[in-house]
Amino acid sequence: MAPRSEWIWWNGRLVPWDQATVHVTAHALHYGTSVFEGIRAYETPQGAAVFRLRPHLARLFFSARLLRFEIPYTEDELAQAVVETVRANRHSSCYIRPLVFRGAGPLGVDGRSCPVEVVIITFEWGKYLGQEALEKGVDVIVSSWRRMAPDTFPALGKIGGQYVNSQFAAMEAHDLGYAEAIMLDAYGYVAEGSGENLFLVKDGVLYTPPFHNSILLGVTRDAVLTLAREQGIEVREQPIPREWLYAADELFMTGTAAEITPVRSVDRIPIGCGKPGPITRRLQERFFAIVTGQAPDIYGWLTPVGSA
Ligand code: PPE
Repeated sequence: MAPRSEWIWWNGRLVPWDQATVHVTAHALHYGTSVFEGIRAYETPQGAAVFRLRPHLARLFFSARLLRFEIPYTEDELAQAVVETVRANRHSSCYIRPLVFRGAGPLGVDGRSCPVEVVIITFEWGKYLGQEALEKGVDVIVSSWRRMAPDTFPALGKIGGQYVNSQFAAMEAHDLGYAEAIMLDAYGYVAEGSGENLFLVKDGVLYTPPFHNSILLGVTRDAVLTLAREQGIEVREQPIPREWLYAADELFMTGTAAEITPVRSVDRIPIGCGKPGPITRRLQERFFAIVTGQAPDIYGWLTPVGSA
């Protein structure tokens, strides 16, 4: 379903959803010149609360820096703008999509003379891979498409154009009847999903690829690492060869949209007993307890939105 809400924040003011349009000469449309974030606000007993707003905005500014965008706002101002937009749209929970892009101006690859536009879009977005996916897990394949080599695109930046690579992997997986794809990096090591980070559990140890395997440094990934350490689970951030996926007792994907989604098979090979395992469940439960305000926010992850 197409997203929808009432207001979109655009360069400092709220404009009605239908009026938030761009010209076809916008640089971003031609060359993928945009950076973005995906953030969730959860419903808590105290109203909507934004999950890890600051780390998301920090990553947005880092992505912008890579593309040499000057964002004419401070992080504080954008944090305020996110809260204001969620409040104006009266969401009890939502997905938040800040987007910074080069707008209309001269065409040509180096877009630095085109204006930088900043928008914040919010809308209701349910479970990315479905509620059933969170409970039962999903079936995935290893994609025939690789993530970018480190000297081609900056994987650590959340840059619009780079998602064409993710689209190839996602379309291939969907056409073959799978929920998601796992992508390898240019050297053949496990990287991540088309829009999620990846974790696996083997003999009680939690593994995830480190930042030099062409991954996006997920905010959810970081939260899961924190919760795993809290639970006394041994964590290893190390390169993962493909076959370790098939050895895994548990496998799951993390992302703002996907949250913590168990994987029940890879390339048709069942993971563990084909059901979400105990460590995945424990981390999922703890994660959802904190984000929905059922457990104390001991890490300061939530920004309350307050009422209009
Ligand atoms: N890797 C990629 C490639 C990625 O796009 C995401 C987020 C992650 C990892 C996880 O990052 P984080 O959200 O900070 O935990 N993908 C976003 C876009 C999904 C979409 O389909 O659009 C998201 O989850 O919001």
